[in-house]
Amino acid sequence: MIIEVKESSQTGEIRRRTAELAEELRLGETRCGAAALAATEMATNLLKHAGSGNMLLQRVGENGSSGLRLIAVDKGPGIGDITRALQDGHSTAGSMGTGLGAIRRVSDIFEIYSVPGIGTLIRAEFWRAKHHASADGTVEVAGVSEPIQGEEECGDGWGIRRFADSLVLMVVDGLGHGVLAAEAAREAEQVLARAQVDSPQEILQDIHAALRKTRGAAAAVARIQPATGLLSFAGVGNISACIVSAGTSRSMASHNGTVGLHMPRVQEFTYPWNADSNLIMHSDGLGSRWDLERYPGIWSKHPSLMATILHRDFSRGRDDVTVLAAKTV
Ligand SMILES: [Mn+2]
Repeated sequence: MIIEVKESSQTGEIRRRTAELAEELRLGETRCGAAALAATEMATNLLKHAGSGNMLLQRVGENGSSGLRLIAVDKGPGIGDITRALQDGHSTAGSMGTGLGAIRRVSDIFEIYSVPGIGTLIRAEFWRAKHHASADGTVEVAGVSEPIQGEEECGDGWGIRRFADSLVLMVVDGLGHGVLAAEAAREAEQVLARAQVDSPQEILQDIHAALRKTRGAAAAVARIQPATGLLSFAGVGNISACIVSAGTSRSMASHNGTVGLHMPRVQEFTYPWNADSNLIMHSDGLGSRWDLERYPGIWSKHPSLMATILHRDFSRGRDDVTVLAAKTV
């Protein structure tokens, strides 16, 4: 969930929701306390340094372990000297200055992206078991998926599955928004969760069959095979997918149609994938004119920061929105 932070009374709400999520994830008393502390500091920093911003609270899971991800994102002036800002006692806004250093100290994973004129993103994660950093060469995936303002349920959805030699990613956008769109999106997520094969074409056909009883959706499935350097893609309807890296961008083609209602014979397309490739997939709640080149240094950052900054800057604001980012770490 993403919460807009505009006034200091909201820091209590951020703390409470973080603590609730940490407890649901059974992170243990120490990590629950640490997460609540970090969330409070992050929300306070947003107000202090940027005036306002967004807090993303998200459960994340990988290889049987689960954790809590917090991302604070603002459009403030940026941190000029990150090393100095991380030292306890240093603050440019005249406070105690323990904020950033404390967040880093209590979190299992900590990352900053800060550029003057663009703003600051801070990621702090808390894991149930000791989180082992992903082995080199692993493709990591992160998503941001938020309902249109005023709706409880998100009519978009996404999912990932890891197979022996491949990683499968899906984005789905149920027609319209609200409960009926959400029903189609949840159905597609379940098909991916149960999939026995990693073929995008077959998974999309299975989603089509499962969505016949729903109002239908746009959906796209990508399979990354790091060892062979290939990405296969199949999509129907308005899901955008693009392989980007510094200086290059390649859009992938979807077919016209509506999954669950009328789907053409789906063709699968194959593209080259390498260690510098980044996959961005998104629903039409995100504008199509995004460009990661405008964020210096973003290529070396975790995919969750890419997804979050695209969501911040390119959400259309009149639909559910989902952004998925994948890259080799
Ligand atoms: Mn949509």
